[in-house]
Amino acid sequence: MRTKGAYAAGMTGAFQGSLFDVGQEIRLGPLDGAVERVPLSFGAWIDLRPGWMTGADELFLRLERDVPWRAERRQMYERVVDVPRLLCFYDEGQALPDPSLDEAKALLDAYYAAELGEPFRTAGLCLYRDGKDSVAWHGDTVGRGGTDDTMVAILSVGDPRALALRPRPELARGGGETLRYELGHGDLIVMGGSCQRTWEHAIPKTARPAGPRISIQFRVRGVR
Ligand SMILES: O=C(O)CCC(=O)C(=O)O
Repeated sequence: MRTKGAYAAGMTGAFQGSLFDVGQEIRLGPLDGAVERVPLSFGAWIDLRPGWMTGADELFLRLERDVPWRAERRQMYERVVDVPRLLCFYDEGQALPDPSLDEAKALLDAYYAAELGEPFRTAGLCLYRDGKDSVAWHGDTVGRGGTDDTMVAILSVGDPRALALRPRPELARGGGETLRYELGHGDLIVMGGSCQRTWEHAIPKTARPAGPRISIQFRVRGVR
C-alpha cells in the first residue's frame, strides 16, 4: 500500500521539530575525531556520532513529504498483520530521495573505507509514525550479515526513539545487558564487527508521547 499523503494528512502524531532546526541549512559535521567507538562482546561494536547532521528536522520534513512510503504486511502464525512502520528501500543504483543522503553516504564511505573495504550501496528508510510503531528484536542476517562481519550505518532524523541492543540470548545465556540509545535529530550510529549475527537490535514500542522519526540505514551489497 502506498501511503504517501495519508501519513502527512495526519494519521498519527504530528512532528513538532526543534524550533532552531526547521528551515536550517542541512549540514553534515566531520566524522574524523568525532566518532566514539563502544566495543561490545563477541567481536561486535558500535560507533556513535551524536548530532552528525544539523538541519535534520528540515530533512525529516522533506523525506516525510517526498518518499513513496509503503506499508507492508507479513504472516504471523495464522494471521497476516500490518508491519508497524512505513518503509521505502533504495537499491544499489537507485537515486536517493535527497542530495544530503548522497553526501552522508559519501562521508561514510570515506571514513570507513579502510576498515570496511567496500562502499555502502543501499539505503533502507523507515518511518515510525508514533510510539506504537516499532521493529522487533532482530539482526540484519539476510545475506552476508548472517555469516560475515559488516557495518550498518543509521542516520536518524525526527523525534528521538530508543534503539535497543542486546547480545543474542542463545549466546548470552541469560546474561548480557540491554543497551539503549535515544536517536533522532541527526544522530548517527554504526553497528559493526559481528554485531548483526551476535547481537540483536530493536526499536521498542513506547507509551511515552513520541513524535515521528525516520531512520536511514546504509548497508553494503548483499546485506539486508
Ligand atoms: O530504525 C532503526 O533505527 C532501526 C531499523 C532496523 O533495525 C531495520 O530496519 O532493520
